[in-house]
Amino acid sequence: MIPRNTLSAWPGVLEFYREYMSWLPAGAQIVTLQEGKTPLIPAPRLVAEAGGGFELYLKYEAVNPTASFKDRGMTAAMTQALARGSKLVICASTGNTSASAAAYAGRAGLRCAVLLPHGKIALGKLAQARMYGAEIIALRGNFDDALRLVRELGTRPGVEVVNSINPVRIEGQKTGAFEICDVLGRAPDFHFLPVGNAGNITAYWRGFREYHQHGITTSLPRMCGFQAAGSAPIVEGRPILDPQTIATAIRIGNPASWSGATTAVEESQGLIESVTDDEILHAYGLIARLEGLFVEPACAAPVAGLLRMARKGLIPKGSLVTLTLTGHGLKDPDTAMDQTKVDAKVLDPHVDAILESLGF
Ligand code: AN7
Repeated sequence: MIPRNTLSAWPGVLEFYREYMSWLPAGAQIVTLQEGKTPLIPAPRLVAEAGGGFELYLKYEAVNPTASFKDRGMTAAMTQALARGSKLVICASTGNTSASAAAYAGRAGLRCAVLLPHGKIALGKLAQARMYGAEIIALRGNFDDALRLVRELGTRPGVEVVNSINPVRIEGQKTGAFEICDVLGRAPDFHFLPVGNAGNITAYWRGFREYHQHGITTSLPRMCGFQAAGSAPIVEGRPILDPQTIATAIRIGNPASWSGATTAVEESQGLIESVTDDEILHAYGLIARLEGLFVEPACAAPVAGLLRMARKGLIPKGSLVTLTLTGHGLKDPDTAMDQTKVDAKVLDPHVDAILESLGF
């Protein structure tokens, strides 16, 4: 039996991995919602779907406090903003960063403004930003326009940018890689994740490398990042002016951490490829039906990529593969409803009617 006292209090990722947070001022008041310690869930049915022969674990970041991986970086950014005495925190966002910033700013008692591409934010994320009390600015433009403006606004005194161009965001997010290694007792052979602004692939690679440098792990994974075909600047080697994809989270044409992503891929002998919206939507359904995990469309990009690579024989037999599912499916109920247009059966309340309808 597992002793019940393993249900001890979790302090959040900064406190738990404090020795890897050299930037964190001693005595700083940490702004946390106890993010992190997310489940690493085996996915045998997805492996079977991919043809078998390897092990797959899904890092389910949807169960973070605001239901995405952004909380790992936001605890760091908001802790720093508070320590510096910032007056206003701002971010550009495709949705999840704004939800996370709004929540952590509220907790820190800081004013928060979010710049969002008008009409392109999934419903749940917008509901979060509103509920947590952010000041919302909807721009006639895309994420890349918003980030350009945020860079400019960030030069004003008292303004703290909490996008991943803020280096401590990456420091917080690297804890995802630490947790994977801590749970598995080793580094995976491959790590898969979606790529938008490319902060997370940069962060995971840093995390895997730091554990390796400290001798906690003895190997490094190959980093495999996936962009959506209509928003694949890194794959195409040029910024995309009008990025398009159903996966609005990664609808980004000029990623801030472009060089971090290419370094991760080069150093790890990994890859960044693109998958079509059709492949994304197919994988989106599979993750939910085969593994019981409801994620937002962006998370399906690396799953689609893994299925394709496995079927091409590019995942060697016996490999240990991990994949980050970055955000919750409930954030984007519109896409879920559009993808499952099955009318409910409306019946009279009788057992016979139900059995007949089920053909059981
Ligand atoms: C679910 O919220 O850029 O490559 O502004 O929400 O580190 O940018 C979100 C990105 C993947 C891509 N999965 O991560 C934002 C934002 C989900 C996301 C990404 C995002 P990065």
